[in-house]
Amino acid sequence: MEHSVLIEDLQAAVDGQADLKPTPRAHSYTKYNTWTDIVAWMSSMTSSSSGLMTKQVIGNTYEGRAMTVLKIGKASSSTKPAIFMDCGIHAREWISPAFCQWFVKEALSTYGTDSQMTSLLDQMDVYVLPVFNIDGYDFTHKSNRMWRKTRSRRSGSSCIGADPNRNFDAGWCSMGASSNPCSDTFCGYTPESEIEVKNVADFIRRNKSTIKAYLTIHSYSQLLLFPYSYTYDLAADHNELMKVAEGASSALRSLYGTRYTSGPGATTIYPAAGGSDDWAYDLGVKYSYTFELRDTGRYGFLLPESQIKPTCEETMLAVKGAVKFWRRISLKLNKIRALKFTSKGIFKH
Ligand code: BHK
Ligand code: ZN
Repeated sequence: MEHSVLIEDLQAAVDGQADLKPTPRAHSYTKYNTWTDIVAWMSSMTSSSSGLMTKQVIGNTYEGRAMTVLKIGKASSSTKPAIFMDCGIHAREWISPAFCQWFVKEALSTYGTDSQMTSLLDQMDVYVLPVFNIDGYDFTHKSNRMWRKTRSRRSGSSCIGADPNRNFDAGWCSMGASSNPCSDTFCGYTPESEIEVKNVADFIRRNKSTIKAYLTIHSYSQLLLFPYSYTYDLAADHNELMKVAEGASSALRSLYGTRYTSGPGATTIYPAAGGSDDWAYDLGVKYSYTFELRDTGRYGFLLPESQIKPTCEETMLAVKGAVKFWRRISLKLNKIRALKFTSKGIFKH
């Protein structure tokens, strides 16, 4: 197997992440915030959102932290279609929770001035889970920066945690996952054995009729992935999913020239069962995507804080671009449906 050394001195890279000094200790959008700072931030943002955002706890983590989903959107009497976005499934991918926080800030601060954001939040709701794997995220701040999994324990093994992105009920543990509790890609003891996965899956199942899109944010590799990862079969909506992905990645590239590759998980990165995007897609959430943000390996998970702003700015364009594309496509489909309906009416009666 060929290999190359991407990071010569890992400790120097760990120390180098906080390269925007002096760093404020309070919450900052250009910093990797601790879970404690994110909790306080969620409360203050909700209070100052003038009704545009509400908070809801969807359950607790293994270690008892509250998993809070932020619902952003203009209140409406009719039911609105929704997008669900989570960040921080994997503990060490710190740019991911940073992006969810950035998205919330942008949504709240540009509603009413940015026409795209205004119509998005007028017509849809966005559910944001800023940190999915909170126990793991906290552990990466306090003990082991490179931790990936949850922090659950079982008698019978001294190894801790399962990979939440192998624990969803989608071809569970059939390929690209490990049944060894000590592995970083351990699929768990059963599908949804991880309480964090169960809480999210329950929430999406409960809101299945309104959730039209599922976005999950990871790092790194600069990829825009969509189903399937648990099989080489193409998704029924492959062409449409690919078109939306290419539109989103070209919007992303327009800002700083950052190149993304789009495609189904199995062939674009590697086959892996139990992923959240495959599960959401098979549940019926058609626009289901996994984003792998910056970079391509120079810093990897240890992306310097100076790259938070440009990474989030370009990713905003991708998310807004994807939304624009799929709204346009579903509008077109609705028109075709209406047309067919009308012609049936004309010809049959
Ligand atoms: C994406 C979607 C479904 C299954 C796997 C993946 C790739 C993802 C993973 O779970 O192994 C890569 C990763 O964490 C790095 O962010
Ligand atoms: Zn990941």
